[in-house]
Amino acid sequence: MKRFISMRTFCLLAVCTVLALSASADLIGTYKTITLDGSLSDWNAADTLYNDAEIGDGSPANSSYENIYAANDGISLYLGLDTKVTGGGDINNDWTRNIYMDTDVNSGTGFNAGWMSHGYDRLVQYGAGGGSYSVFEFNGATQADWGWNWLGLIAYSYSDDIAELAVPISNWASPATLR
Ligand SMILES: [Ca+2]
Ligand SMILES: [Ca+2]
Ligand SMILES: [Ca+2]
Repeated sequence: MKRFISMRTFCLLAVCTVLALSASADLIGTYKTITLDGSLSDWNAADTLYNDAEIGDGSPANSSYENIYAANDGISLYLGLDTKVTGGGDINNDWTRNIYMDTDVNSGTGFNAGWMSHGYDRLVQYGAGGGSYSVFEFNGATQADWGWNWLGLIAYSYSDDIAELAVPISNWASPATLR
């Protein structure tokens, strides 16, 4: 079931992206192609988007993050998720990792649960017992509505505490909203 979506989440990551974007420019972090192999060996410290001190912990411990890395090439936005203890990278875990992105850098558009400081136009979901590995576009009637339209699948790989995701930039936004 590729289109599973749920408000239930143990892990919330709010990723604000600055889209000074042409087709080959940096979205965030480093411009490079990441190999989806469940290994962080192709990431380095300069690719860190959030570190442990910046991310609140959830329960169980392996729902929490140690580091989150981001990079992109002309095709994909890559996310490297380094979770705590063991097993947290496995897509078959029954919680859902929700990664919100403010793709137009406009807090007045996109989802805002009330406490968020941005308006999130895209949602990447990974997990849900293996049921979700997709990107969604916000379509709520108001910013507080949990309303999302499925756009497509993401690619992923994982091993133990590591997950690597590749989100197609073609799912990012219409070209008119890129700037
Ligand atoms: Ca890798
Ligand atoms: Ca780890
Ligand atoms: Ca927005």
